[in-house]
Amino acid sequence: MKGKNNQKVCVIGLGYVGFPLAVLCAAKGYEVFGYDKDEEKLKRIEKGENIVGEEYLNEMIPKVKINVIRDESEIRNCDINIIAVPTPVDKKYFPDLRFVASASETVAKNLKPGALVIVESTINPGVCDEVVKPIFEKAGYSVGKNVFIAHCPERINPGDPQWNVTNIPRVVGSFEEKGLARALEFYRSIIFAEIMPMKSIFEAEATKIMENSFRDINIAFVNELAKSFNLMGIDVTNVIRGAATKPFAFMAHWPSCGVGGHCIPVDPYYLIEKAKELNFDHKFLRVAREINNSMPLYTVELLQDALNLVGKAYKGSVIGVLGVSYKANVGDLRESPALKIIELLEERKALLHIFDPYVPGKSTLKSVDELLEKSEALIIATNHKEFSDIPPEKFKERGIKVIIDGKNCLDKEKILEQGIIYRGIGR
Ligand code: SAJ
Repeated sequence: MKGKNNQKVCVIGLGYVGFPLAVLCAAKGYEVFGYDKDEEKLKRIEKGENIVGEEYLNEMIPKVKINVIRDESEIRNCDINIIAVPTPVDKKYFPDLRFVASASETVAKNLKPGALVIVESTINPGVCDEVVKPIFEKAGYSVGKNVFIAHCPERINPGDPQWNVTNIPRVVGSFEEKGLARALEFYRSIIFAEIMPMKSIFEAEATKIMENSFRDINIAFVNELAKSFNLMGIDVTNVIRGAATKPFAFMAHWPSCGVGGHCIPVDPYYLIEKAKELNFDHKFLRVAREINNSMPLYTVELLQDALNLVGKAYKGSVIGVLGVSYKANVGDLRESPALKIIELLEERKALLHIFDPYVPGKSTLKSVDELLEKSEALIIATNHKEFSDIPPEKFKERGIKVIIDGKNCLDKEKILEQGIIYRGIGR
């Protein structure tokens, strides 16, 4: 069974966004081609592996075929080309659009005339107009005539048991009606959820940036409250739970040792830099980023104060860091605050042991037990289930004197009952 009107789909970039999309398109009957520079990925896909490890894909993968492309000229077979490549920021938090530009060049060089090109990567308003469109025009195409360009920002949430590429609503924008209509028809043929047409491609670009900036500023809000309430002896997490009893006009966010990942700490910078070009200063977004970026140092300073209470200092103390990944129960280091915490502790000459069951490459020991055995103070930097499930008495048995709970994932009262000094973030 071929996809709608026998259209062939090519997904450029087979990561946590592109791979699930390719599987879904194939499951919906499209003939799917996958292009990625990483030969390892291509080999694993050919072997039928679930290269992103998302459980909901396990059922679909054995039933579908993804034709991996090693010769980019095969893109010429495809009617719909989806660009799902990374859009990171550099060390100075400037947007890095190299991957989007290079993927666009590859498609433009091998485009089937009349094909639809959809950018799913998260980009700021103006990137399709200023980066993508000129690449196709330089290749001799005329947008809206023999190439159609749309933007449908990805909304993948790694590890989410409920929401995934099959059921997350999407927004779509294009430069013109035909491109919009084709993109809407495509997404409505694979996703069982609302697919909302935006008035322009700029609005589609702005939507994703806004939704992630919304999350970043709300996390910054509770992180700032955590700092001030801590001085007042108020547990901010209880206050948030109290506020969340209000059934309308409140949305709980939670303080922590920092904000990591491929989206939340990155996307606001796209908007900040774009607005700067137009002489507008997104003060609020900048301050929120500063607050969230301050949380690793705040966490390390909580440790210093707690160590002093037991007559210790960083230097000469053996600190166990539990967790390196930016998010619970996944192994993803992108912008992880744990990496910053480790860097700060190393600068302070603390002796470190590190363990993350999902990131063996960054672990210096083989198990939680080994780390508890060898450490005298702990920082919990990721709320993996393996850590939040540790029985409180085990910390005492292993001689742990101080715990800084960077993700507020332990039972504070039970830890305190063990005679251990406990500091959460805002609790
Ligand atoms: N974090 C907090 N407090 C919170 C929520 C998150 O400190 O209240 C921290 C997390 O520990 C993590 C970082 O922020 O370090 C990002 O967490 P996240 O839950 O936002 O996870 P992500 O990075 O996977 O974000 C994705 C985003 N999805 C897309 O961009 C398509 C985001 O839009 C979603 O809102 C988010 O998942 C989600 O809701 O889980």
